[in-house]
Amino acid sequence: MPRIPSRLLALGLLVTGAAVLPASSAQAAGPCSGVARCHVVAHADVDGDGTPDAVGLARSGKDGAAHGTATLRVQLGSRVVRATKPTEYWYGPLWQGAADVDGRRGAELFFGRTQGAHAELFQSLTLRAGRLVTLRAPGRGYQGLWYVDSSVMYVGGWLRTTSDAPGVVRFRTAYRNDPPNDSDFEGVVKTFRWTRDGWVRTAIRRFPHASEDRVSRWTGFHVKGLQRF
Ligand SMILES: [Ca+2]
Repeated sequence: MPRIPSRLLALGLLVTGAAVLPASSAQAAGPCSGVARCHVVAHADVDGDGTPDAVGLARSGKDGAAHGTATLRVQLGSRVVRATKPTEYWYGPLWQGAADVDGRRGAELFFGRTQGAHAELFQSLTLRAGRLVTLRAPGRGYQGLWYVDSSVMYVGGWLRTTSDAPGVVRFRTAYRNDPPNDSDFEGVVKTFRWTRDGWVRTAIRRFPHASEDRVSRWTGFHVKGLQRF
């Protein structure tokens, strides 16, 4: 029989002792308590009070199904706030990460929404007045989703550097130039800043002949807290 570390024994005693507490203590149970196909995917400070909050993600529908749902559940003290969004053709894990992109207190939560042949569109939720609501991606975009792509003809992704001011994020896209210049790309980098009126574009830079090597580094998320794809 394997030795049980004393730390775990102590934990066991704590759990035994906890039996006298109300069984409905949601805080002790976590955001996925009693919810099918729900997993805690992160501990991130969603409400901005300086302490991490458990984040659960529950899924309905089969992997890659044309239509499914993703429900995000965040434990805030004794209550759970949640929001459900549709998913389309998503294969693999939905969770992308937690990151502060709008500069307001609390992290935004990113998860998969729609997959194409090579494009991926992500949903972002943020806490406003005690509710999880969509933080739209800057720019025209598609249904306010955060678009990334990596293909032969087109690349796209998001950048936020550690030196950026709060609420600043960049969208970098590039199309492969037509022959005979098909060895390089026409790139555009748009800088956005979150304001009280929403996203405002503050700068645009064009790169008529960016190398393939260069734009290949633009794909996906380059944002602290988020996976690249
Ligand atoms: Ca918190």
